[in-house]
Amino acid sequence: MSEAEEKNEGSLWRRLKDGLSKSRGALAEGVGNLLLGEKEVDESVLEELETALLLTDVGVDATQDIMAALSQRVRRRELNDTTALHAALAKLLKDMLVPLARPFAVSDAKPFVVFFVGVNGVGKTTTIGKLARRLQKEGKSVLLAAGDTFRAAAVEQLKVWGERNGVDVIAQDQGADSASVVYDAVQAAAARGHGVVLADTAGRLQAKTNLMEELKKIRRVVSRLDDEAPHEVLLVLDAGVGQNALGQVEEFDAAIMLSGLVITKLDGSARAGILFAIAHKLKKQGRKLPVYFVGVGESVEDLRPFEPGAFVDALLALDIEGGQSS
Ligand SMILES: Nc1nc2c(ncn2[C@@H]2O[C@H](COP(=O)(O)OP(=O)(O)O)[C@@H](O)[C@H]2O)c(=O)[nH]1
Ligand SMILES: [Mg+2]
Repeated sequence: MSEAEEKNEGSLWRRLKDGLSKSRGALAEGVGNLLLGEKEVDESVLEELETALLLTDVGVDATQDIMAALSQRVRRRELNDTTALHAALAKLLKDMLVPLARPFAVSDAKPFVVFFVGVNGVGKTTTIGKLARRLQKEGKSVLLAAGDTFRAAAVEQLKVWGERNGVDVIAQDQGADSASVVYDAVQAAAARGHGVVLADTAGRLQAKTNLMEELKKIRRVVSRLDDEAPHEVLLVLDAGVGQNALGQVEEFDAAIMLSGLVITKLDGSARAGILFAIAHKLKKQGRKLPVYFVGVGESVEDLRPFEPGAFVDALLALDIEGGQSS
């Protein structure tokens, strides 16, 4: 790694760690003793850890499993002090998230079509803007589709991201049929030689049935152009909604069959634990659904590929460790 790359890596790590500071705070506060010094592991340490996990929204089911695994090892005297417990916790948390990790890969479909779905305000449009930049950096030619035709502001917002990135945006007026906007975009991309279409969609919850029907229609219409399209259907989730995220995964998956998740606003929330709740539930259901990216801020660099190891390390990082993290 060159010095510049190393510096960049360092600052990316910093961003992730800073982004997770609220959740880290919630965890560290609850397990101050656990994180800070050698101490014998007793019931009270385990109780503090359990509370901390619940406070960061790991959820009751996943927390129970984690605590059962750790308690068993404590009883077998495998984890005698809090340093060992901390290491065991980190390993366990990483192992839980590994099945969720898969790099986001764009095939050479012409074009590769990605839908972004999710309720209003979760960060769909922002994520599209960030991902457009990332893909451009990888040499991809990107076209945006303003499929959220429900609000005029939504179309404008996507156009702003388009201008910022120097990327074309296919849009129609507010109230237009979003399936036709996305269809036009896919057709335009094929004609103009764009490799990737990122399609925004509406997220109004007031008319849930209509929303789900509209999403199905977009899928149906686009598959007429390429029966493998959309190649990805990404549900964007706001970490701040906590356990409600589980219901959103279920509803959208039932309606249009998701292919991946993006978890945003991990910076503004103390609820990064929701990732473990999601991992736990998907595993129980035998449903494989990767988390491709996490959002840790509003700027264009704040979309990070999801890496369980780095994520858990950042979540459990100790400020006193300095070195690696600063
Ligand atoms: N702090 C933070 N804010 C975010 C993140 N992602 C999106 N936002 C903000 O969330 C708000 C709603 O985002 P938007 O993309 O319009 O959501 P949409 O309705 O799903 O398209 C905007 O103010 C974004 O800047 C994130 O990862 N962190
Ligand atoms: Mg939007």
